[in-house]
Order: sequence, then structure tokens, then C-alpha cells
Amino acid sequence: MSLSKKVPETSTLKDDFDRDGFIAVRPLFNAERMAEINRELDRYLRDCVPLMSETDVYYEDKANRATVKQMMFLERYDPFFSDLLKSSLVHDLAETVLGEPAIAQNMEYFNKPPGIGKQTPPHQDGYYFKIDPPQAVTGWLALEPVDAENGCLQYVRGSHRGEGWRPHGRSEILGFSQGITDFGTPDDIANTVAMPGGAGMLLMHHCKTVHWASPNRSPTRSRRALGFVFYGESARPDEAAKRAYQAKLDAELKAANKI
Ligand SMILES: O=C(O)CCC(=O)C(=O)O
Repeated sequence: MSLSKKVPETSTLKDDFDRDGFIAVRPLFNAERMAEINRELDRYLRDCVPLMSETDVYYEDKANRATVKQMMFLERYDPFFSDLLKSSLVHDLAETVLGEPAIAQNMEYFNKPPGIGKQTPPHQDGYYFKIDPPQAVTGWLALEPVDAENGCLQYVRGSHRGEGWRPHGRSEILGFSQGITDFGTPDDIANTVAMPGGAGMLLMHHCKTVHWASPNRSPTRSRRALGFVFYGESARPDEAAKRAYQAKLDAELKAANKI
């Protein structure tokens, strides 16, 4: 079934994406589907996390296994999340906004545990992806209500249309090793848009779109989301450069006892 039969107003989604560098579908998945996804995630946290490589799961506090803050490649460990990444409406949406076949790369989990969830530094995903041309998107599915208090995403509207990449440098935030070093220009401030929403809201951003999030300031609420990464079939990854960067990062994080 085509996406347009399931998601209202899809005819404007590509135009909106090309203009702004992101779209929001509120909601993409209804309450019943979100209850299922949240149940499966709880199962995954209980049964699959203990089997994951230490380089694929990060904790806000490594001594407390209840503080999982980020996971990568869920699709490699579990068929439910593999299907969700490769066969759900999110994949169709990625093809709609990219305007070409989309190849699933990575299902991620982003949490900000209550009270201790740190900020997400301003960054462009494509800076990490090392692809050319920069034809890639990330879908971001809210698993619970997100707002200014628990650290919803913030986008800089139109930032995907800038030349090249913004300068990035090493960040001390686990899971986001690179952040934009000149962030906070008048253009960044004027065009920042907060993206609050309920469980089931699906955001999707271009890999050049600048985005960030505040720390979780709620003492009681977490801020859980799934990330869906897709490359357009025209994007050529520099696999050797990516592997070399990841190996160096993993070694540094292990040496610092962060993973
Ligand atoms: O969830 C977050 O705070 C960051 C997510 C992110 O950077 C992404 O989806 O590309």
C-alpha cells in the first residue's frame, strides 16, 4: 500500500523536507502500535541488552545498568526491530523525502534518563556517516511525550542547505563524539525550532540538518526515542574512514572506562 494512503498530506512532505530539512508526522503510529513498540523495547532491554557488544550500548552511569542512554544496531540483535527498521512506514517515508530508494543502516535508541540525561550537542549526522553525496535521513520516533523539560529535539530550519559541513570538534558527551564548534550564530538562533510531541510522533531530518537537544531537567520522566538511519542508494560511504574513526573512538572510550 502506498504511503499516501496511510499518512495524511504526504504530497507536501517532500516539499516541506526540501525547504526545512525536516518533517514531523504527529502521530505516525497510533496508541496501540506504540504500546506494542514500547512493550517490545522493554523486552529488548531485559533480554537483548546483556548480549550486546559493549560498543553498541552506552550507559549514562556505567555502574547502573538501568541507565541505558543509547544503543546502536538493534536490528542486528532482534527480528522485531529489524522489521521495524526495514519494513515499516518509516522506510516508506525515507524514500518519499529522499526521492530515491532508501537502504536501512541502523536502528538506534536514544534515552535521557530522568535527572541525569545529558544534552545532545549540536551536530549534523552526515558528519559522522562519511558519505558522498550527502543523501541520508534519520527518522526519530518519540516513545513517550517529549517537550522542553525532558529534552525534545531542536532543529535549525534550512541548515541542510548550507555549503559543505559545519566545523565539528570532539565533544565529551558519550554517544555524540563530535559537536559543531561554531554553533550559536544569529542564523542558528533565529531558525531554531523546538519539536515537542506525543508518543508516536515521527520526526525525520536530512543528514545535513543541524540539531541538538537540552539535558533532561525532569526528575521523574525519561525521554525515550528510536532512531532510524537510511542512506539513499546514491550515497557512497567511505567504509575504511568510518571503521578507522570508530575503532579509535571505541579504544578511547574503553581507556576512559566510559564503555
Ligand atoms: O535523541 C537525541 O537527543 C539525539 C538524536 C539524534 O541526534 C539523531 O537522531 O540524529
